[in-house]
Amino acid sequence: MILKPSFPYQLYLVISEKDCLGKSFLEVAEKSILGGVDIIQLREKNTSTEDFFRKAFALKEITDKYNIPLIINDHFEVAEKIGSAGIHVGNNDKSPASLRNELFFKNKMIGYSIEYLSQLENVNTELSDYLGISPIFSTDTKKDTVTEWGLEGLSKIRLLTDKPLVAIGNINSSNAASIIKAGADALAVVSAICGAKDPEKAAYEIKNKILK
Ligand code: TZP
Ligand code: MG
Repeated sequence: MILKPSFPYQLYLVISEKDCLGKSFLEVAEKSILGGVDIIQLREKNTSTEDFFRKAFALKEITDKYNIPLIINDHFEVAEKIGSAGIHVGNNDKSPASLRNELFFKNKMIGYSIEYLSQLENVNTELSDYLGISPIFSTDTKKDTVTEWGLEGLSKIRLLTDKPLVAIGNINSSNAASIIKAGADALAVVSAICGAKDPEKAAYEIKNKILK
């Protein structure tokens, strides 16, 4: 796909069943869309491909209903099977460069997590549609992280690339506006929405702080 610098999404939900803390993840997804989420990524760790496929298939019915892109974390074979809008990969996954060589992913959205500044100079960054700034702040949701970028790190990356920047890590309604101000195009959120008692309200409160 290789989008132009502007990114038409602002609030990006990254969802897993576990992070929904006993609530139905499909219900959380639907409610979050009603609250203002513009794009959803399914990110399930430690599960079988079959289980991931089942979840992705069910979630796609919801994202299709609202015409919201569904992005698949890591599982490129599931992404292709369900016809997702795209895929999100990190440093240790199948690379954007190799995905772009596959027919299915040629015109799909590819997101790539940035954990090291040096990644900005590699071809994978060039071939991605957006970059995940991972993590902007350290978080209990993902402990195996490398660099906590912070607002300063984000601003530095903003000066080095025109790619859309999606910040992730401990983002909530209190820090949302400052992260956009520091240069993010969009905010990706797990626990502040999935873990909330009222995911629709939680999404609305974050969106309300960042609406352009
Ligand atoms: N990548 C970097 S931080 C993170 C991921 C998947 C988790 C973010 O979760 P939360 O709960 O929004 O801090
Ligand atoms: Mg990954």
